[in-house]
Amino acid sequence: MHRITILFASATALLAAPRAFAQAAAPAAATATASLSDAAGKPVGSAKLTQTAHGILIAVDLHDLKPGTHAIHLHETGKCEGPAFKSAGGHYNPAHKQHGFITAEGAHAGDLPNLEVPASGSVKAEFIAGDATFDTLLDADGGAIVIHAKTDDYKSQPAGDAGDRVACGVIQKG
Ligand SMILES: [Cu+2]
Ligand SMILES: [Zn+2]
Repeated sequence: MHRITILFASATALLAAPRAFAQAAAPAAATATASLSDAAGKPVGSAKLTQTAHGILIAVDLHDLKPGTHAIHLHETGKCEGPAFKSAGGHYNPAHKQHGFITAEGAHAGDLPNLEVPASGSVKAEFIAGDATFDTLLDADGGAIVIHAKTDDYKSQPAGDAGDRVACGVIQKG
């Protein structure tokens, strides 16, 4: 009887050890999602955001957009009131930089490369926002992902001369 008790205790210790190690080595990835709608309130797809050690990875799956090249950014406020979506505020910019990848004092943490929408109006794309973290993006007033009518020229202040905001989605954790 005594011998059986000891064996049982050892087996429990062995089972517990790898589980504790796995938790320390690979914490659950933090993710967030956004459902985007256009100025008329019609859904145009979604974005999935994942915190990595190198910034936030953003995967968009969009439809019913105008074909062409569109600016896409992370904006500082998690509020999407159509049709103008001004409620989303400026670009997410916790480090107080200037706008644009080809600006010496740039870029905003929310700046992203332009999105190419083919004739079908549907597109899937992935971006990394290297300076972004959920800690600052999803602060008290949240954050949003915004698509614009025009192309981001990566240099004009304060937002790349990207024109109207044509779609917006509030970023929600989980
Ligand atoms: Cu924008
Ligand atoms: Zn910007």
